[in-house]
Amino acid sequence: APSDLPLRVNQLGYLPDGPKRATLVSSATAPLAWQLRDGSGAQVASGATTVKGSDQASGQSTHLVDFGGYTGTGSGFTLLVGGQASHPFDISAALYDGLRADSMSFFYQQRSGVAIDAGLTGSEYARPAGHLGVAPNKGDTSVPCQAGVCDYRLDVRGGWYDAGDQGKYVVNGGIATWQVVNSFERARRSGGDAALGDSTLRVPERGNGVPDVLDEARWELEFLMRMQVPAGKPSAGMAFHKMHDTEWTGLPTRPELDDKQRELHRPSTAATLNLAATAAQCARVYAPYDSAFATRCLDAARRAWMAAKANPNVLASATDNAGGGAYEDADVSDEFYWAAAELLATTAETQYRDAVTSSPHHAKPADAFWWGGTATLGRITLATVPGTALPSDDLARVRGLLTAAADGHLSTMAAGGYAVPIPATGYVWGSNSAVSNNAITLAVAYEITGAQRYRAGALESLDYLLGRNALDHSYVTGYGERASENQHHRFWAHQSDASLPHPPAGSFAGGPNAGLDDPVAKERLNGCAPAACYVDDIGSYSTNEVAINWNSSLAWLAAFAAERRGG
Ligand code: 9MR
Repeated sequence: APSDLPLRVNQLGYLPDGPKRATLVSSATAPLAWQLRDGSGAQVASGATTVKGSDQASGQSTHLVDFGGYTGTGSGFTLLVGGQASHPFDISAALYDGLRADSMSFFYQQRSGVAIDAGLTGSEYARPAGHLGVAPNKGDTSVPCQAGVCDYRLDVRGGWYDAGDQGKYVVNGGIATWQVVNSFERARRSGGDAALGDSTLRVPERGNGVPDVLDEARWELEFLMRMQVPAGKPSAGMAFHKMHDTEWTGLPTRPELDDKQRELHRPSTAATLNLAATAAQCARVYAPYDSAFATRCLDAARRAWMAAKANPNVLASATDNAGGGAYEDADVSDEFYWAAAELLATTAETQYRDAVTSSPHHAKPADAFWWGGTATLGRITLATVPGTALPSDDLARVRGLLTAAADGHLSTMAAGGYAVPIPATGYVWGSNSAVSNNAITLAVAYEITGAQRYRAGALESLDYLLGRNALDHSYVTGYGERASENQHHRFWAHQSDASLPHPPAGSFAGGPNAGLDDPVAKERLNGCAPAACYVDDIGSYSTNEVAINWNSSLAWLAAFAAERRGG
């Protein structure tokens, strides 16, 4: 149901040392008085709104409420304008601790090839192992290729299911793995890695002495390496683009009950470079914990790089989308840049430095990143990982490109009524991840420069995702008074089958998509303003799916926001 609350807040709350802003929907042309009340109902701050006028993406007239001058903490705060209160919210330094753990624990629950343990997740989320070749499953331990692609079978068990479907795609697995591992690498630089360390997540490996975030990412890394064409076969060293069912399964389909044939799809240059990038990152980050695994990663990365150089333009087809997403990509120059950057950061070798400095992406603006555009992932590694052996001029330039991009996101935020770091034209499939990925660029600019405005921009982006938006809606299950709970998923499908659970807390919906790319969206959202093209219905896969590359972005950001900084 549409919200009738004119005040839009981060429904989770605000950090004591972060920005504290809300949006008021109002066509009043003069400022209005606002009050802040604490949990006991006492007024603790007051002020006047700033008229912002019409917000392009939502079509709404808005005012800005800035209560950043208030520095107290507690729970049950409300903002009021004209006697009408907002949802209640907290102000707490511990605000994002729960979201950090829940958004990261999402990945365990997406694991393929292992039973999900009630002791870790609670009984409603427990399920038998899926896709280990046990009937009716037809995979993933011995998977044939699509006709004409190969004449052997491969064991590609494990990994994470991509999203609401149970396909496994190297391209999307790559960015998701990178973000999970990068969140740890970033936290380690800032001294906040203990919060992602051993026994911090609900994963079976807790207590093994390895940071849980790395245990989780290894589940996918092992899968990505299984997707590499074995030595001695045609295209050895390349990675198969993806593996999934020959036709789409219905809703719901529990993983262990999927009876469709699984197939490997033609190796692609993009998948191969995703493997090269993430395996190179693996070699660097896992070395202190498991040197044999790190060596195996580096070997896979080098072989993938060489295979991509030998096969530089093998593109996945946009029409190969029966039973799984296409994940097509017509330009892999950005994947080359990303892979070269990761290999350089890990090895400091001249061949990779030359590949970085001679890439067209090395001088280009730091564009927004997503599964199909990965150059900025490489830029982030080059700009932040110590000892990348990049000449100092180049390092300064890459850092400058990232801060320039962050400045661009801040101007976009300032122009709108809801402080969203994407333009009105940016509400496409997975728009919430465009917001969180741009927020990551802001967070990286904060790390590079120490300037508080970038941290504030990253945090204010979270406000949007958690309720300060056109729909007064939090896109994260379990976080906020009005939060998504019917995301498109074949097992967390309570809306289709009441015996199945809702998505677990920390599940991140794709978000508003003006393309209305599914039948439910077409029927329910006709005529929507871009930022309002969202419906919390299990059938709306183009606005309300979950996906590993979206949760990885949220988890990165939540871990950043949760770190105590004291000032
Ligand atoms: O995230 C993908 C989005 O960018 C594309 O526009 C869309 C259509 O090709 O596919 C999205 O990815 C989906 C994938 O194809 C299959 N698994 C679910 C993914 C999330 O919706």
